[in-house]
Amino acid sequence: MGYRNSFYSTQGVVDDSGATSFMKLNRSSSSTNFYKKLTLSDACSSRSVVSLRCVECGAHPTATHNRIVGGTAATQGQWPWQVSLHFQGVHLCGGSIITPRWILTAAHCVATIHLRNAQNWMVFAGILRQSLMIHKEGIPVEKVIPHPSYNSKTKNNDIALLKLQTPLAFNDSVKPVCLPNPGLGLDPNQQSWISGWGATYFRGKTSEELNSASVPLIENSRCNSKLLYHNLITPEMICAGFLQGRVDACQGDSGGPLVTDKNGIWWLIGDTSWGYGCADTFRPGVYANVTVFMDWLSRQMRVNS
Ligand code: 4AZ
Repeated sequence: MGYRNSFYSTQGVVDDSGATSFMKLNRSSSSTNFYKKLTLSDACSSRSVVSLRCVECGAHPTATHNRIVGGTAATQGQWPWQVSLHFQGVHLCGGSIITPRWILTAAHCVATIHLRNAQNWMVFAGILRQSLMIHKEGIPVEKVIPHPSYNSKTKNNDIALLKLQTPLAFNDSVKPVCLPNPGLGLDPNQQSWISGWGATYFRGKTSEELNSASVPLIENSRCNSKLLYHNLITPEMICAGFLQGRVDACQGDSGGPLVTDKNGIWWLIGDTSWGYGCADTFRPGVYANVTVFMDWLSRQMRVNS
């Protein structure tokens, strides 16, 4: 149960699995190995379980040599979890693969009645160029689940899940990113990466190529300062970028990943949400803070699987 390469579910979920066999944790065991403290039991009187679902995620791309605003073109397999979400045949948002059946994106990409309709969406994975997508078959979407507390005015809780009709086949160009475990331990200015087919300048058009750029995280207290976003940043958001601007996510990057490499594994710490303009001074990008949504995410995937 060492979940280094897997994603965490929550403690104390009510067990509705119908399981008849459990592992119980013997706290008084003197053994240091966690698995040796587990004893087999045919009952769980508390009905409160720890649920883990394992997925190999966040692997470092095997073949890298190496817009967004101020970024560079990505190479095949560099960001294998990045997907393009087409609404009625047009790229509208980015997303991240988290399991073969689930894509994480922004609520504002899917939050109107029109946008919530799963039939209007197609997901493209493992393709770098927009012009190549129209010749390929996208993966149809079965279910669209925006966060129920998403606020379109403040952009708070800007996170959503798409369930695919058919599971993705993973390969060198199509792989999931890891969801963050609590206590991931990020530095205040942790180097992170953003990617997407968004505009390469403010009010520009969607980019033909997938672009990416490195941006440092910015602490919420700093991002909420008067000079920056003056208390518009909630605990459900995180900021990343440069105070001098120049590098940033932009329109069309929304829903796409903000990832960081920690201990040799890539973790999804944000999904692109909003910002004033693109790459302006004192206007960093704002991302939904994926870590705080872990319980909601695991629950949605569990009850809708
Ligand atoms: C957008 O409109 C958008 N500079 C996304 C990100 C940013 C601004 C706008 C951040 O989807």
